[in-house]
Amino acid sequence: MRKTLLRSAIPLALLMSAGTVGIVASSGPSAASATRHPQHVITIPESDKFTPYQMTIHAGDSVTWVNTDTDDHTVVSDDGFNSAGHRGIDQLIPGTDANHGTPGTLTLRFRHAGTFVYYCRFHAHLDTDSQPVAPGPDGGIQDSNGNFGTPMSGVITVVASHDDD
Ligand SMILES: [Cu+2]
Repeated sequence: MRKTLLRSAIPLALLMSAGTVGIVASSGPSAASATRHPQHVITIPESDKFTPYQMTIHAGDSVTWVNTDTDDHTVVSDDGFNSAGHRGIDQLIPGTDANHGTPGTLTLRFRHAGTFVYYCRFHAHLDTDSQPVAPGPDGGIQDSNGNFGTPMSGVITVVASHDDD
């Protein structure tokens, strides 16, 4: 129906039609691949936490941790909960002090569905500094000093690939 209308219209409509086709042809493949395997970012701000704390991605996607803190941090797998690959990972992500002033990064690709639970082994215990608030009615867990919060940790939920949708 639409093609018939454009063909029967004036030359300007033909130009618009050709332009539309050209845009689809040139941007189609790259847009499709970017959609198929997006790269997600988890930032470590200048405090002991991963932001966002929770993220849902598709199998095949990559996640890059960017440590903008001055201190070093780590991504460590808790294998008891980890079903999305990268079991046993214990990866240092240098802070800006140890990385010539630029944020250290770590990129992992998740190839199959599951759950990736991780923490920072340097900051796996509660302290008085800023901590992420865990989901739940009480806002997290309480340590022996009465602090509420969650040790520096995060969870990535990997759902089926876009390709399987
Ligand atoms: Cu840390």
